[in-house]
Amino acid sequence: MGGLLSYFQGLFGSREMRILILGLDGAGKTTILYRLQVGEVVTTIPTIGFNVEQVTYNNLKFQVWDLGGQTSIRPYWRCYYSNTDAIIYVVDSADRDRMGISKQELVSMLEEEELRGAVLAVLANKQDMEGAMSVAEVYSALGLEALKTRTFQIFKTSAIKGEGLDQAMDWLANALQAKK
Ligand SMILES: Nc1nc2c(ncn2[C@@H]2O[C@H](COP(=O)(O)OP(=O)(O)OP(=O)(O)O)[C@@H](O)[C@H]2O)c(=O)[nH]1
Ligand SMILES: [Mg+2]
Repeated sequence: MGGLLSYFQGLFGSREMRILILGLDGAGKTTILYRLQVGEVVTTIPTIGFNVEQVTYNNLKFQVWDLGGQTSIRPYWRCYYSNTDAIIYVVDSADRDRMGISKQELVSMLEEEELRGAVLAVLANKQDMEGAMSVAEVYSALGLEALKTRTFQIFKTSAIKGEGLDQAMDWLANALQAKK
């Protein structure tokens, strides 16, 4: 029985999926990582470098990398691209002024050859904030209609309230299983 079990685990579950969480500083990346991992809001400080954690969701194991988003450390994102299965791109929906910069970073990231096969979940985060852009507004501000071949989906989330993250992870898990 053990042999059979490990055979099936080998078929379906052996390789941990590698996910990168990217987005501008303050978007909520670290908050999301620990929401997913421990199910709680933790107090964060700006990430210099990265956090990496194993996250188990629906019996699937993911290795989730949360990279710092400050301007000076964005050039280092590319060091983490190889073997990435999925990208969670987090946007502060209330940060209207920097939506254009967020779009630029997203577009140049998606041009990278190493990320050609990676599926993309965009999180329009901080939906709990007054004046936050709607998911449709974020969609068009990021120019997502221009994505032709990418497997992607946008979600409205509030990491603080814990809303929308399950939908995003369910979709990601399905998209990754389909890609295998
Ligand atoms: N209102 C609100 N605040 C949020 C939400 N998600 C994160 N925050 C807050 O936004 C601030 C920045 O969150 P972080 O998770 O540290 O942001 P980050 O994207 O990791 O930032 P860097 O590490 O600098 O790249 C923190 O004060 C969070 O509590 C949200 O959904 N709603
Ligand atoms: Mg952070």
